[in-house]
Amino acid sequence: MQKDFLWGGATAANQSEGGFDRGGRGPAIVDVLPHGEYRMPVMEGVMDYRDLPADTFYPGREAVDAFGHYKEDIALFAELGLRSYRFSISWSRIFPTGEEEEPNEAGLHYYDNYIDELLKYGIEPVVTICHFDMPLALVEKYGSWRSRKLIDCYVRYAETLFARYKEKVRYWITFNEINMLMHLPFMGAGIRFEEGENPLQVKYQAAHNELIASALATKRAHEINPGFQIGCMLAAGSVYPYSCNPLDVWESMKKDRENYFFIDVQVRGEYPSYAKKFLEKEGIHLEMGADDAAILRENTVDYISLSYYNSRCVRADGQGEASGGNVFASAKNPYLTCSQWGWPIDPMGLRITLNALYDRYQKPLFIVENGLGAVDEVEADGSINDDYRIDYLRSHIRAMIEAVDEDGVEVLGYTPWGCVDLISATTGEMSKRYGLIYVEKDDAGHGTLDRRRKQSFYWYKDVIAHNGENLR
Ligand code: BGP
Repeated sequence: MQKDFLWGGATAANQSEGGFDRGGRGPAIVDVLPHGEYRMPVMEGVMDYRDLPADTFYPGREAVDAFGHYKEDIALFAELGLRSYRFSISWSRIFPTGEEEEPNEAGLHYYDNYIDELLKYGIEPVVTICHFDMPLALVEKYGSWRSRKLIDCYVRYAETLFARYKEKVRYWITFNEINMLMHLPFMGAGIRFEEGENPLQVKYQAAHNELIASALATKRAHEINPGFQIGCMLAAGSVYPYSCNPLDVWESMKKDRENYFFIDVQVRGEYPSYAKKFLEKEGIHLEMGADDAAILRENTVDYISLSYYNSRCVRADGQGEASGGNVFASAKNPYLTCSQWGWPIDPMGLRITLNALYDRYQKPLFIVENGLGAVDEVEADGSINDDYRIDYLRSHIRAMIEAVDEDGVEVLGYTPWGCVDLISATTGEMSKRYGLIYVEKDDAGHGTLDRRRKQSFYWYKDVIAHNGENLR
């Protein structure tokens, strides 16, 4: 890989930070996502969190307490040799209700220290401005991103960060997995549906408002520091046709476009023609500002970041076995094995996805999430032998190297997900672990929160030390 390749790790405030009632932070979406059977309906926006039973457990409120452990975590990152670290800022720690005149100084102070700690070890911060998290007050008052009011609130929040970290942070991501709003609207964008609403109308309006907010933030970022690199972020994973039946091929193209739609706008600066036709056909009318087209056109992103966990597969007849995977429904691909949570394992799919994205956009790519969620056992001597995770990471890193070396794809960096164990987004479990660093805590919220190096920690350290050359 190139000498300055950003080997790193990734987490996000919503799943690791905790400290929900400390430092003046306001209530956030993540505080009301329950553990257990109601998690999915709440995240899908079809159940109101205010109807949850009184004894509900909310795992994100403490999470793995990165709030109290960040110095220890960052020292471990330095020992790993990380060159970059992707994390997110909690919006309600900066603007507790989203609408204060002035930001919460205590919240900014926390991130000042956090970023300084990274820089002390020469670790490049990669900051996600909004990762499945926002002030709950904006959800209650405005119905979240369905309202254009959110655009102003977001841009003011983003500007505050750009001005504060002008000299310290170069890589920014405006929204984590912007396409997740279509699949888990409450978790992704605070959207809860009312009786009789057309969900598609609401989701596409929210998407439009987020796209405008992202473009305006990109504009302000470039004004504040022309050297800033602003990225969009896609929950990626190419959709394969189940067979060479043209109907399957066509279906896979349509499914890919549902996700590409966002990136098409953020990279090319306009709604693609297939999206315009789709909206028309579905009878969706978007409320747009007079300047919206120009805002999108003039403020495209500098790079594309992506998460990749698995590929997907589709058959036009909708028959056959279904498969798990990162949120999206998929047909079972008979050529692939699956993780303990039923997500297909497909390293070649990463190479295919990187090539597809690079062919389509010719923009630098940044893999900001990848990894295997698995149960880990702590041995009697305290060691954690997670060979299965090493196998997963090795095969995916190899596929990435092939995409770069053999196919000419431009990749800025690789930050595996949950480098310190954290709460799973979809299930709220602790036992679905991704980390190189183990955190002692169970699904019910009990544990010492002690950190411990896994076998994969030593393995990844060696990969970074050799700049990936030892995997050839
Ligand atoms: C992505 C999210 C992450 C993360 C990851 C793994 O969609 O950006 O926040 O959680 O998926 O998913 P899960 O935690 O459900 O295993």
